This record gives sequence, C-alpha cells and structure tokens, in this order.
Amino acid sequence: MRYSAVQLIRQGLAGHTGWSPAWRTPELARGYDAVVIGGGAHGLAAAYYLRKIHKVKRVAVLERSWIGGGNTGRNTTIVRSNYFFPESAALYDFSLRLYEGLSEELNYNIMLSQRGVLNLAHSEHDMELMCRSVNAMLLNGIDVELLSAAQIRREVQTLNFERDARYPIFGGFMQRRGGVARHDAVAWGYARAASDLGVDIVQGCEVTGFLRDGDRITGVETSLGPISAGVTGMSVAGHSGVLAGLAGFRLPITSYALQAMVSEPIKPILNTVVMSTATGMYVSQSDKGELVFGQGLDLYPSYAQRGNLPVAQTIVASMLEMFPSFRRLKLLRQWAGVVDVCWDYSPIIGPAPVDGLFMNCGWGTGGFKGSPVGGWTLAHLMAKGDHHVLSRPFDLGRFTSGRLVDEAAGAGIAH
Ligand code: FAD
Ligand code: PYC
Repeated sequence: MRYSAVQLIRQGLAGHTGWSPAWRTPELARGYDAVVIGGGAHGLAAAYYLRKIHKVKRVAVLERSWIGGGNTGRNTTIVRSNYFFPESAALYDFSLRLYEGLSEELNYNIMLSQRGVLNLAHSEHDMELMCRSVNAMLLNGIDVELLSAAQIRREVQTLNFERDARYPIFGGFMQRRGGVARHDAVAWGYARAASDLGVDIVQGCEVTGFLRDGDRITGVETSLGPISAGVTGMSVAGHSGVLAGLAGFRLPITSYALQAMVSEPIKPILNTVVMSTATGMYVSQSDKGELVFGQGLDLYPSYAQRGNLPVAQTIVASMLEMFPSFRRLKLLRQWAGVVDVCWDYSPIIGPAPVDGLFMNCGWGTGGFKGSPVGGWTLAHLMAKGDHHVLSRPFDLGRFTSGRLVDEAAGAGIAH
C-alpha cells in the first residue's frame, strides 16, 4: 500500500487508526519453489531478491516468532565496510552500496545516516597497526582516512583527551560513508516490498525438521505442518547450529550472547559513531537522542537472550573512561541477542553439506551491515545453485582448505 501526502495528513489527524498492514498475512501453502527459514533482515532480503532479481515464482519466508524480532531488532545499527581483507571489503562494500540505495529501492525510509564511523587508537602500537589497516583498506578501495588526535578533537569534543586517561587518544581512522540505519525499518522495508511481489511471509511458523528424498532436502517440517520446497535457504542467526543439527551436519560456529544498552535521551551531542578497536567499546547517538553502546561478547557459549551483569559493568566502565561527561546519564535499557561466531569471524555463505539446502550464517557480531548482501548472495545461490562471486570466499569449504578470512580485528567489538 502506498499513501499520498493528503492521505498521510488525514491519517495523522484521524489518530492513526486507519493504516493498512504493510505486508499480507497469507495462508501457508503446502509447497513453494523456494523456502527461506528465518524472517530477519537477511532472510527477508533473500526472499525479496529471489522474486525481484531471479523471478522465482512461489517464495516463502518462515519465521518462528515475529519478523525482525531476532538480531535484526537487537543490533546497534552500525553499517560500514572498513574490513582488512579484499574478500571482506568487496562483500561489505557491496552491502553498503545496496544500503545507499535501499530507501529508494524499497520505497521505505530506512533512515540511513552516513555520519561516519571513527575508530580510536589508544597507543603508538594501536596507531602503527591502524596505519597498516588503513593502507590495506585504501588498496581495497574503501574510503578511510587516518586522523591525528588533534583532528579527532575537532570532530568529537566529548572524548577524554587527557594524556593520563585510561584509554588515551593517539589518533584513529574514519570511514565517512559508514554510519547507522534504522534496523526495524530494514526488516519492514524488505518485508513490505517482498510481500508486494507475492512472497508469503509466515510468522509463528517454526521449522522443526527437514523433509528428504534420499540425500536431498525437499522441504521442511514446521509447527504448522510439512511444506515441500524446490530449494531451501537458512538465515537463522543465533540458531544456525540448531538448524544444521536438524539437517544432520555440524558447523564451525559457537553461539554467544552479545549485549548492548541505551541511555536516557539527550540533545544531540555525538554526531558520529565512535569505536575503540582495542577495547571493543562503541557508541553512537540515536535519532531519539539515546546513547547506544556496547563492547563485547559474554564469553561463554549460550542460547540465553540476555547479557550478564559483569560484562554490562565492563561496557559502562569503558564508555565512561572515554566519555566522562556521560556519567550523569541514566541507563534506560539493556538487552542481548544470540550471535553465531565463526572461528575466523567471517560469515558462511554457500551450499550446505546436504543437497537442496543453502546457508547464510555465522555473521556473528557484525551482520546487520551485511543484511542486503547476505540476502543478495543467498538468493543467487538458491536460484542458480552456485556461488555469486562475492560469496565464494565465504564457502564452508574454507574450514577444510584452510583459506580462512580472519577478520577478528575488523569485527568491530571485543571477542
Ligand atoms: P535474525 O534477525 O536473528 O533473524 C533470524 C531469524 O530466524 C530470527 O527472527 C529467528 O526467530 C528465526 N529462527 C530461528 N530459528 C528458527 C526456526 N527453527 N524456524 C523459523 N525461524 C527461525 N551487526 C552490525 O553490522 N552492526 C551492529 O551495530 C551490530 N550490533 C549488534 C548488537 C547486538 C547487541 C547484537 C546481538 C548483534 C549486533 N550485530 C550488529 C549483529 C547483527 O545483529 C546480526 O549479525 C544480524 O542482525 C543477523 O541478521 P539475520 O537476519 O541473519 O538474523
Ligand atoms: O559490526 O560494526 C559492527 C558492530 C558494532 C557493534 C556490534 N557490531
């Protein structure tokens, strides 16, 4: 449904009672050409591109709870492409470019704000490593620039620039095309556009097993009954190991809780995203005025969607060491999501070890920025049966060939 300006004003004056649902609530069919498991931004994007680009006819997204209720709605909305290895830079920059055109593509305002992502160096050693990273990123064609402490002081006055600070500022680097986007809007935008193209988005439908014909997966068992599928894709961040177990194989993935929090809202004070590579602490200010911040994983495997108190305290302490003036703010909310982390901190995109199933998982702590490209490459795999050029380096086979893409330092947070 599209609204004219007059209709929008009428809705506002009438107390917002007459909105139509943004996507359909279809009856679940007994079979589809393509079934995507997981209604996060990755799964919804895959379904959208399956219809839009590849013209696959009958497509469904199966979501066990509500769309965007997993990590898509729990992340801290940072988008950037400042990765070290050429394979990662190509993947994440393609994603950032899709983000740059996404509001127009979906006719849905995803509130992309390219306010820049600043990474801080806290020592000469950090600075030395950062110079190398920045050189590598520039060779990869990524728009990064090295900044001195004086330059950073002009950009972010609220940082602690004392030389005896626990985390002194020696300099840093900035990606100006990086920033934030509204996470719910990314899910809702893809959902509405996919639904308009005929994709069935079925919420409250949990996949509980797989249907097989010999060695090939031919559909899924669900809480709403069995469904046949020409091809099946999975995008179930946090539960990839569980789904792989149902399909009969194991993944080199460990699941952890990752927590974040927001302060009470205040007037604009921070106009860029600040990350501290060495500590993993990061902070940005939302359009509502809240400071959104986090730092690292709760370092033991868990499927609990909540973060522990000691890590929460560490996050707050690091933030206040770097921004002492924020100490008088009240903490408004804290939450966590379950993230699937690969041994090399890069995602797994490719065919599963069983025929008929394709995977898009292991994005760990950094897959919101990858939502468009995760969907794009999964759709390509499902439609063509083979890799997109961007996803080939991220095939599961890298764990046997040894061609890992080790992005521990690029992952953005502490591991
Ligand atoms: P999800 O949104 O989790 O979607 C997967 C869906 O699968 C879920 O809705 C789930 O209900 C569903 N599902 C699971 N099992 C089944 C089943 N059996 N049947 C049917 N459905 C099922 N990344 C960034 O790039 N930038 C950030 O700033 C950032 N910050 C983060 C902060 C936090 C606190 C967290 C937790 C993560 C953060 N991330 C960030 C990571 C990012 O959120 C994820 O990598 C990304 O959102 C994963 O998207 P997805 O669509 O694959 O997963
Ligand atoms: O990948 O940029 C990132 C990120 C920030 C916070 C969590 N992940």
